[in-house]
Amino acid sequence: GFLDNILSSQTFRQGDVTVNFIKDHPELFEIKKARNRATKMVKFLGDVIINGNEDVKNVEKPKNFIKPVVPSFESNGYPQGTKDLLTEYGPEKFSRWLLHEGKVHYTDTTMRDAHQSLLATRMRTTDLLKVAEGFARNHPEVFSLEVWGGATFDVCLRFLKEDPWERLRLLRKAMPNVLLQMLLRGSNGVGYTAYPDNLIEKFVEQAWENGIDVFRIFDSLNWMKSIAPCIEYVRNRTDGLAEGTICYTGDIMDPKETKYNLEYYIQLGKDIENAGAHILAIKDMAGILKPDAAYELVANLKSRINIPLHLHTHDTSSIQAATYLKAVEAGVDVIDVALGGLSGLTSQPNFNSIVEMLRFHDRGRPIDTNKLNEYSNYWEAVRRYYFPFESGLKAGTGEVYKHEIPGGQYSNLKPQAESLGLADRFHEITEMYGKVNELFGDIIKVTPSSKVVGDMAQYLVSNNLTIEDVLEKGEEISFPQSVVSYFRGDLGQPYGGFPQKIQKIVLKDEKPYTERPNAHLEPIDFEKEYSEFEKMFGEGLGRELQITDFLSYKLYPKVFTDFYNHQVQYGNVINIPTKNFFYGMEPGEEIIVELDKGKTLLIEFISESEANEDGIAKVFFKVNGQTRAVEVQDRS
Ligand code: 3PY
Ligand code: ZN
Repeated sequence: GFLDNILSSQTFRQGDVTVNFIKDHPELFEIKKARNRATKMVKFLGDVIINGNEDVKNVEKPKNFIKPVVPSFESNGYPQGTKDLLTEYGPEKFSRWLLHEGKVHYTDTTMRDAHQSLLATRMRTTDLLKVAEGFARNHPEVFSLEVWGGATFDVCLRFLKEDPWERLRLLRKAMPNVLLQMLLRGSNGVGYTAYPDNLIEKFVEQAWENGIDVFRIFDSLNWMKSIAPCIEYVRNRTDGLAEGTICYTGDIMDPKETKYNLEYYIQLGKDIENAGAHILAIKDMAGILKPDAAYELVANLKSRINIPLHLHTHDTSSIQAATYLKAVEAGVDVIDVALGGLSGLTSQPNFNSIVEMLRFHDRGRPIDTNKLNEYSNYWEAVRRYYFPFESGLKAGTGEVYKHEIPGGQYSNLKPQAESLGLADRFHEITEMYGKVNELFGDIIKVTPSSKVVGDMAQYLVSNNLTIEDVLEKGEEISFPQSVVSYFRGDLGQPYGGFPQKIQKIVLKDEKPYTERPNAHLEPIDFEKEYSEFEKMFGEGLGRELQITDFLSYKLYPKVFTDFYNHQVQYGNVINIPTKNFFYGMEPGEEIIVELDKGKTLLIEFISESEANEDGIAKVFFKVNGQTRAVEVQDRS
């Protein structure tokens, strides 16, 4: 400890101690700081041992974990990958290279959408990082890894108590050779509502600075006025790739489909190309793009648009491999897949199997599936730690064509329904979701517009209301906040406009608007607000504040503040093993946790005392051999 270090110091023992001793030996303060951090860490562990982690509160302590095996890799230099090519070519030439490359490319979504869609976005950085370096060395042939954005940003802060920017920096460092990709919700950034334009612009710039190369930009209503500015930010503020995105809904093969038909998608694709995108994405967030529709859509876009085409789907129906095969035959350039152990159902189709499907296909890209299978096994084992977040969906479902719920929302809707006491009425909710969509005029449903539909469906089911009730006595109903906000225009304008009757019912006397929602928001005064931010949050993070902290705060003020307070109390919990983060420790269990760069702690949990009359329990640990007791308020 601190005192031992002073006592054993050469200078001290030689009797040469002056008042300047400590000043001349700043390393002693470092030791003190490290000791502080160690105390906070055991405090966190003590709290989870006594009270449980709030996020998995009422689950039984699991026993059937198996140790995930990290696949081996050669550690001499990184093989050349797509990131090297982007650096060499720049975005325009890179885009042309991709367009003429011939063989199909893969984006691996394991580290973002796969766990967002299967495990309520809870995958922790430590589990990602264990395989990041090896994967980038073993599989430099991937087009990109989707690792950031979407819901991961706020879930990091809100539930995992991690800094999402730290995650990004760590992943970038571990994977310097391949493209890293994020999902950006246009004017809504990584949030659920519009933000000031200059905040989104700064966010894009910082995402690039901290490691993002490919920006998949969509708008939850396919509104160009939200997509185009973000394409501009990527072009002006970064040397990365702007991937403008069409969100797919409905069925273009349905002769009765008059709204979201082939012409609609082609026009949108052209608009995105004209806005300056380097890549065009089709985002089939619900997984309803059927094989024949995929062929039509891809073939038509390929013949009319001169930028590469990237296809994303979810395998909720269980038939999306067929969609990929047809899309590959129609000329799609990149497809999104997830490693076996985290693939299928509401996640992406299985990477390992899709590679095999195309092994002897003209457009197949040869990839060593032995290694790929080892990674799949790793994720299969890691996944067990996250069992409380499983959606419970056990088989593919044809219902998805009726309700059109995005994969990423599906895995959240179940626990939400349970928390409202509606677990046994889940299918009523999914059915209502489809009806609400019709009531709202058949809209694009993806975050955040999907949340509006989901909130309304849950609201109606939990209050035993029908669509007819809404239409007949809507004046008496006070609708969920997100629904009111949507009809006001806060998420932008839907294609074809708002149906006026329901808009009037929801808004009552409030007036809607049709301009960009961002036009109603004050731009951020960065200089002024940053210095206020510094005053508010000072040094509590145990490191200097950064512009990225400020961005987190501006996007999620309350969530960031809670995260900050957690850090003040418990320090950085990013390196605590997942098993212990969620379920605490068993008496006698020993773990090694990296405190930071090269400093590790060996922590053993010895025992806990009963809570005293003030409700305080003592938890005893051995930390690097020394006994340490922490006091924990028993809230259990
Ligand atoms: C997100 O916005 O988080 C999504 O994944 C939408 O599909
Ligand atoms: Zn998705």
